[in-house]
Amino acid sequence: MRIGVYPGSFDPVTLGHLDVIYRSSKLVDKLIIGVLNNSAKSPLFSVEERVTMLEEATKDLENVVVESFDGLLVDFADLKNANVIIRGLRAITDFEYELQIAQTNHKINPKVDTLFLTTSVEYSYVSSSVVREVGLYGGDITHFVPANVVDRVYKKCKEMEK
Ligand code: COD
Repeated sequence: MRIGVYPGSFDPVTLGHLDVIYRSSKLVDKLIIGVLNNSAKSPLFSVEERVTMLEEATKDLENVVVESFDGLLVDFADLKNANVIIRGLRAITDFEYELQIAQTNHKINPKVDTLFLTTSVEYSYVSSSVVREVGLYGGDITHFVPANVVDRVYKKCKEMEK
């Protein structure tokens, strides 16, 4: 059985993430979306909120599950018996960062390899940070995130202003 892990911050999940999820779910028998619970960073959404938004957005994909993880990604992949880590590539800047992480992960755990999917052209500019920035100023984010996420971003950004 081929098990893939697609890890990320997903703060929040975007249409770019979803595109990678849809495409990679066809390449493996089971896809586990791993949401990093990083207490050192201060994300806009709690890990529980990020998991819920992803579960809602992927509810039609039968072989996809969403889980949070702490610590090293390779340890999470090992725990889940994953053969492959899935990552998305948007631009050359992504590549430099991703290459270093993939090689580090492979050195720590040679059983797990990293598979890169290049972004679909229509989502190449989409990122969670852009969503947070546009949302903070009340701009239109409907082209960047799934429908279940839109109002949550506005609500959270309003709460931040208080
Ligand atoms: N199109 C295609 N792919 C996209 C798009 C888009 N529009 N937007 C984002 N992606 C891809 C990203 O390139 C990435 O592959 C993935 O989606 C998730 O993106 P983010 O931004 O939500 O998540 P990241 O990159 O912040 O996640 C980083 C990890 C959580 C994977 C990393 O920090 C990690 O593994 N942490 C655990 C500690 C560890 O093991 N570190 C590695 C050793 S150095």
